[in-house]
Amino acid sequence: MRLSSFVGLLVVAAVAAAQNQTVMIAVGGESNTPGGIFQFIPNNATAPNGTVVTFQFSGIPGNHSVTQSSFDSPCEPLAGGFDSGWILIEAATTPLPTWTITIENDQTPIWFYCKQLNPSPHCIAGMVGGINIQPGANSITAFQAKAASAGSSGQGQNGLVGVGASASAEPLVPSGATHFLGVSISASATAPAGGSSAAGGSTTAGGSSASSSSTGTPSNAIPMAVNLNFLVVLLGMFAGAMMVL
Ligand SMILES: [Cu+2]
Repeated sequence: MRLSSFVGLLVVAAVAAAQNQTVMIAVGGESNTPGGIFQFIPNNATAPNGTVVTFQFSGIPGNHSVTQSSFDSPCEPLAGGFDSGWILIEAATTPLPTWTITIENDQTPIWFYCKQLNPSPHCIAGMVGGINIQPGANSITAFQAKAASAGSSGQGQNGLVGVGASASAEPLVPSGATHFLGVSISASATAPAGGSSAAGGSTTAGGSSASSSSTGTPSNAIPMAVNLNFLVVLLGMFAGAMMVL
């Protein structure tokens, strides 16, 4: 084989490998995890176009989200951004819940945060991350510093389609965990650590209503209360729109 052909094959193989690359990011640590509970691990990754990024919800107990934001507003949902919704894990479960997005634009950084507010906003506590951060430009350290000084943390809506990356499906949530969509939250979302308020309204078929763990005081495991009335109104509006169309 001529050298040029061989090099050509290598290039093709490298491109194919890049397109099939996968990246795993853990969502949430545990109390004994270096860096604590409120983090994505790693908090920055390089992922060329076509890369499947798998977020594995690993903080147990925990209640976290992966919500797209922007560098300028780290703790606010980005318009048109992706959002996993909350995933509550109260006890060890196998497999762990996962959510995958596919990178569509690797030329612009993709910033994201966890929108959980309990016991305090995880975003402000440092639970933020970035994909395809550009060398010499805005860094993950600067992003985290911006998040730390954010006065509040927004909730956003679930969205599979994001800016620069999208999911094709809702998170895979085993029976031991609960998925809450970002319809509405109650004031209990800001309940202090160890509070015992529980949320109803599981959005996963067969899911049980969630309550805080009976053992210990999970510092971040209090779920959001889903406002079912609001959901019904939304569904009604959707049905009305479909009839008009
Ligand atoms: Cu979180």
